[in-house]
Amino acid sequence: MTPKRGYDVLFRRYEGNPILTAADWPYPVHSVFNPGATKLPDGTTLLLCRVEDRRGLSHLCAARSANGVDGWTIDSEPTLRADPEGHPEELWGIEDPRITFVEELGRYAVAYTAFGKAGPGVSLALTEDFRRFERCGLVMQPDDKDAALLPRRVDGSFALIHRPMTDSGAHVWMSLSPDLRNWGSHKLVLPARKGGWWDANKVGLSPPLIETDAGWLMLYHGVRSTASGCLYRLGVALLAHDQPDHCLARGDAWIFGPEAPYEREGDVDNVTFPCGCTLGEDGDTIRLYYGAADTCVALATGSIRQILAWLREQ
Ligand code: BMA
Repeated sequence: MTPKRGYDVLFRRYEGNPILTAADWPYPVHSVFNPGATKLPDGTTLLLCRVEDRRGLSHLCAARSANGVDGWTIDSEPTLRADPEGHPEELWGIEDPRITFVEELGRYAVAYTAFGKAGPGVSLALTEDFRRFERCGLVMQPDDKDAALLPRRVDGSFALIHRPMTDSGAHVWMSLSPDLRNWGSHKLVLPARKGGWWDANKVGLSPPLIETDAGWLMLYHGVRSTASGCLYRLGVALLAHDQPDHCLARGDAWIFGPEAPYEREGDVDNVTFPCGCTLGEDGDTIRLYYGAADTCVALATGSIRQILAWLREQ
């Protein structure tokens, strides 16, 4: 870990960032950001990108690459479009997907923000191939977002991490379901801090939880409201393996935040917003895919071992 300004560097930016921009798209789009990520069985990296058009509405579009860095093949039309007729909760688009391969179903679950008249809520869709999708509909009513399913059941139930907004703030919760449709047993997992903290105003899950020997590693975004807008940075917590609503450790400092020009300036300045990551062959390297300034897609690389060691030193 090379210290920068006295702080450990836990995620390193890819020098060719940004890796995807609107200019790469095969059809006209305004911006491309906040992608979900997964590795397909043949090793291909798939990014399910949030794509915003010039109406201001978002859909999801898949980009595939053999090495996860360059040589992206992008679907020639939207991969998953909003369906305002069948699903009025998607009237103003669908955003910020998180992908989990659910072992029991043999399918990928995509949790995304459905934006409709009542506000943003959480919807789920299942897919085998990122070509055909089966919608489960809205699973968490507005306001709620930043959701991802765990890859297998917890205590016999499917588990969803998500971020409802209430009068008391924007905190990370976990809910359980027997069938992916009916949800209950809601538990608070990680509250936003208060006052001057970097994660005082909102927190939310970033990529889906990462399984490690020490527990579930949670990379989460923290929001600080300032006089010139919000700052979106990344922090880390560790959740108990058999009881993911129980937080074992939480880092005090943020570990990644807007520094590069493409993160500092864009449609929404000062935003680093990861929704997906993949793991390297070594089982340790995290490839973190993130939206930069709500404008483009960038990549940074970290190590599970180093992040856990850093958390232990806290
Ligand atoms: C959040 C989400 C993200 C977005 C971020 C910064 O609330 O809507 O999609 O990247 O704000 O604008």
